[in-house]
Amino acid sequence: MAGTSTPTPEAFPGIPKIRFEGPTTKNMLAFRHYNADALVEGRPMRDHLRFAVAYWHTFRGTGSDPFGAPTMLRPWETHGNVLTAAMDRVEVAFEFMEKLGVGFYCFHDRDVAPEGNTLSESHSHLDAVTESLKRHQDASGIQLLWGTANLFSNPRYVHGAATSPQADVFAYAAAQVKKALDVTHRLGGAGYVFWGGREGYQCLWNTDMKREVDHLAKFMHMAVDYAKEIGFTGQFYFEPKPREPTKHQYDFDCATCINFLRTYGLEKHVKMNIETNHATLAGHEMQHELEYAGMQGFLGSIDANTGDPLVGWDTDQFPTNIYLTTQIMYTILKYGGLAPGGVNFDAKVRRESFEPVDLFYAHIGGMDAFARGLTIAAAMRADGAIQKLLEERYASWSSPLGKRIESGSETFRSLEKEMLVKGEADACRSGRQELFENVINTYF
Ligand code: XLS
Ligand code: NI
Ligand code: NI
Repeated sequence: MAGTSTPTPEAFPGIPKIRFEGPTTKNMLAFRHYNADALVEGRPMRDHLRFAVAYWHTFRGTGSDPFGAPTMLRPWETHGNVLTAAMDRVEVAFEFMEKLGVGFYCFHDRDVAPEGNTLSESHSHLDAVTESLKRHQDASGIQLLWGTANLFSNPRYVHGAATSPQADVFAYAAAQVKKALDVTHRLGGAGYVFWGGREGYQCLWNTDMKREVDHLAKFMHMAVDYAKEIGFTGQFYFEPKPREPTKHQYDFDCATCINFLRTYGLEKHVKMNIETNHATLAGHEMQHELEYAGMQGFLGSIDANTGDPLVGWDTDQFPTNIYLTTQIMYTILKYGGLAPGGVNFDAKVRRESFEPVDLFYAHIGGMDAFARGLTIAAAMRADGAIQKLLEERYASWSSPLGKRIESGSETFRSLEKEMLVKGEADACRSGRQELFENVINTYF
């Protein structure tokens, strides 16, 4: 009928708003542990966890893999016109996020709006979708945790973006990130992420590594400068990943990234966005990466997912292992929390889980696993048993000698003198690893 617009039909009919029903509920479309308002260490769970939905996996994931075609049933993907389809998807995304009860989402520019035939057409697509995202954010209260740019899918980025051997590609990537920053700023984004994409190499013989890494730093400085120019005060993050798609990514792990940031004078502007599956690809535990970033003052945000121990790539599965989420939340609490960062589910439903309702099961499971990790970690901190064992292990550092060494008043000479008199160091004490592990299991 002329003059009236047809309301968009619900994308998830029959799925109500997901509520906290407690551990004994039989309803699998309910939270057992995530109770947004419940206080943990004096703050609501929602503020500790700051859950975000990843637009790329949840609304753009098709289920295709190197061996097979898309499998996902997404009844709302009906429009032939790419821009109209993108606009429809915004409705779906906000319906999903409101029903799920998450406070945040994250996207790459090309997830939300289709790339056009020219840069200016891509810009205008993005502008159009941004206005719709803004309206939906305002109406729902859902916020943008961070934005980013896809600098890896288009063939122009075959050799990388900021680290491409071709200056024109660097320039194009700069134009794309400038726009992505404009959009993130317009949407009040709390952060902006750099993940390397294809910033790395396949072969060192054809690569000038020094030049490429210098260019990456130049690129990040330009982003920081531009953010200042437009008044974007969100947090910048660097997301480590050791390989995939290249055999070596320059953002290998936290230690590598932090060294890069300090070398190039970016340490005041950029923190880490740490992803579980990337940590394991680097041969680390997530806890290691969090601890390393935390102790250096670079802990920013996390991409929550998990890999499969028998599949050697970034499978981006939803996290359900409570031991893992406890390790994560224990370390995060130790370093004072994530805000303005959060817990972004950089995770996708399995190719075999192709129905829309699976998106709910996946996120509910991840949120509950993190809520349990949070409460267990808080209980561990409250009774202090692990902390006490740790202090006992390091007790000698509170002795007069330990204090003098830590305060810098001892030297090699003075210590040699002391040990020549003493003749031998005190006997070593047991590390008690099994005891620590047993104590941790008492909380589960
Ligand atoms: C890919 C990365 C990517 C970043 C955002 O492995 O995890 O999704 O999080 O560009
Ligand atoms: Ni990620
Ligand atoms: Ni990943």
